[in-house]
Amino acid sequence: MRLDVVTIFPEYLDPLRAALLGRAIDRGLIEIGVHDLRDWTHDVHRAVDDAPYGGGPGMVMKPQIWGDALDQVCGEHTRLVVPTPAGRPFTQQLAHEYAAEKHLVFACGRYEGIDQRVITDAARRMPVDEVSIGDYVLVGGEAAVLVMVEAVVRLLPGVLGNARSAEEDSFSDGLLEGPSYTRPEVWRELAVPEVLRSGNHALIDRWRRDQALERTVERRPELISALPDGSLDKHDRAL
Ligand code: 6GU
Repeated sequence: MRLDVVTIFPEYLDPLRAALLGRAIDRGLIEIGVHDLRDWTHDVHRAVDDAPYGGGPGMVMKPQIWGDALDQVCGEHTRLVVPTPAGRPFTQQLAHEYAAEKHLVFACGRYEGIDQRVITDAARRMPVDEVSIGDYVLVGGEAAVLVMVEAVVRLLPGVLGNARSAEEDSFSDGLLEGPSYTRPEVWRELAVPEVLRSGNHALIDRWRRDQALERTVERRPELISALPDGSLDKHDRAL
């Protein structure tokens, strides 16, 4: 998979080369390009924004510069992702879709956003998603790109050490993951739940399922309502 990011703050994307993602690059599992939007400016001031039509606060990123940048960075097999708090929610399902793509391009807006015609024009040639990572406002899309790339790349074959860890994640069965414990058996007078030391794997699976259900009901009740019909088995307690 190839990933390209266009931004006015290329150094903000340096963490893409660290840790898990850095190892995926070194092992040839992904290629990453980070591009400075100002490389496509023409004027001496390298201006990327201008006042909004219709008035109002803030500035809007100019379409010509973005158009030239995307013409060069996007290709035959590109899916374009535009981070914005006004986008559709980024979910584990969308992460799985992105993990199946050949080429993702992330277009990071700052200020009050990018002239909408850039998105309309790109969508004439490629799939385009305006995507939000949550119901809060960031200054720009860069931090959202770090979040999305990490969620996508860890799903690629060979990136995680243990293939089961991606399958058993929170959300893979529509529920939050329950708690985990390791040695010692008692720490600060807190004991590890007895069932986990029982060696009875049917009982342990049942207990983990109950913990996941309980935690999901408590913290994210809307996820329970969204479960597909038949997801709750006959042993699941009434919720
Ligand atoms: Cl994707 N971008 C920005 N600027 N703010 C956000 C966001 C994205 N998702 C939530 N807030």
